Amino acid sequence: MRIIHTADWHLGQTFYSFERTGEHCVFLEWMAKILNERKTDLLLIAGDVFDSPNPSAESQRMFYSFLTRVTTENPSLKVIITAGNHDSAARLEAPNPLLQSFNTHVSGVVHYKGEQIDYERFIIPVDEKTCCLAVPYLRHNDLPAADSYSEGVAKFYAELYEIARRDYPTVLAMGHLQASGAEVSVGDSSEHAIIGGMDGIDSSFANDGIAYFALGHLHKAQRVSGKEHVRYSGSPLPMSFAERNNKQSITEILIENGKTSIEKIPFDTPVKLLSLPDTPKPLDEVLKLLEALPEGEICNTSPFLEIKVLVTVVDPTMRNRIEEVLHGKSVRLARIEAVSEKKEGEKRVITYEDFKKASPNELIEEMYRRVWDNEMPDTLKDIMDDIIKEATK
Ligand SMILES: [Mn+2]
Repeated sequence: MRIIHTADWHLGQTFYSFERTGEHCVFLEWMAKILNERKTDLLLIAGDVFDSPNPSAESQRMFYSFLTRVTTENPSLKVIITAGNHDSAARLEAPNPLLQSFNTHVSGVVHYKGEQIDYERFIIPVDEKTCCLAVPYLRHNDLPAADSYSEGVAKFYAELYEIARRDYPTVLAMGHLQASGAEVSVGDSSEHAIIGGMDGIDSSFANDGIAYFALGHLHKAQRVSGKEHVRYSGSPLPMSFAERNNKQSITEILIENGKTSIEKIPFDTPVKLLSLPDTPKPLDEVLKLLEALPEGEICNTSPFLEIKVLVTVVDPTMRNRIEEVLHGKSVRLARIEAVSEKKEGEKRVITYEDFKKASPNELIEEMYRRVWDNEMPDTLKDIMDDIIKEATK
C-alpha cells in the first residue's frame, strides 16, 4: 500500500498583505501529478486544510476541485482528512455525505453515544485488513477524564487503538497535535502552543503497534522522539519568515509485507522568503545590501522580503528610504522589523497587579522604553494624550 501524508496547507492564508492562491495552485497541481505517477492508494491530510475556520469561497473551491480531480483521475485512491485547530471541525466534515462518493472522508467533530465518546466513528476502513484512526485536533471537552490535557489525549488514542486492533491487523493513525520534544519554528504564530503554558503531548500517545502515525500542526517535517513511523509531514509552504529555512515536502509511506519504508518527496516552493540581513544592522548598511538586489519586474513569484534594521532612535523616514531603494527590484516587501539593542536582564517585569493599576499613558511609555530603550519625547506624549482623550470620550 502506497500512502502520501501531508498536512498544514493553510489554504487562503495571506502573507502580510500578499495572498498566496498562486502558490497553493502550484502545490495542488504538483500534488495531483505525484498521486498519478506514484499510483497512491491513500492520501492522508492531517489538519489545517484551511487557514481560517471561515475560509473564502475561492479557497473552498480550490480544495473541492482538487478532491474531485484526484479521486476521478485515480478511482482507487482513498482520501482521509482530519480537522486541525485552524479549521472549523463541523464545517470541514459537513460535506461528508457528498464526499463519500469521492472516496473521501473528513473527521472533524467528536461525537458521543449517550455519555460515551463514539470511538468507532474515528476508525476509517482503508481495506479489509487496514484501518486509519482519523483523529482531529482535540479540545479539552473532547477528552476522556484524565489529570491533564496530555494524559487525556494519550488515553483517547489508547482506547481508540484497543477497539481498532480487534478488527484490523494493520492500524494507521492520524492526528493534529503538538508532540513534546518536537522542533517548533521560533516566532511562528500559526503553530504556537495551542494550550497556554503547555509543552506538548508526551509521545506515549503513539502506540508502537501503529504501522504509521501521520501528524499535523508543526510545519517542519520531522520524526517524533526518534520514532521513524511517527512523523510530521510539515507544511508545503513556509507559513512565516521563521520557517524560511525549512525544506518543504510531502511524505510517502510504502507498506509491503508488514514492512514500512518512508520517503520524503521534496516540494520546490514557487516563492522564496528572503530575510535581510542575517542579523539586524543599522539602516545605512541595510540600504547598501538592498541596493545589491537584482533589478526586475515584480510578479507573483517574486520573493517575499523581510528587513531587520538595528535602530537607536525613531526614524520616521526609514520606511520611505527602504521603499525608494527597493524601487525596480524584483522583491515584495512584507515586513520591516526595527530592532533596538537592549541589554537583557534590565527588563522590568510588569505583574498583573501593576497592569491593572497602570493608565494607558503609563503602558504606552513603558512600551516605548522597551522598544526604543529611551524615554518617550514630550511631543509624542502630547500626541498620545490627544489620541487617548479622543478614544475615551
Ligand atoms: Mn495547527
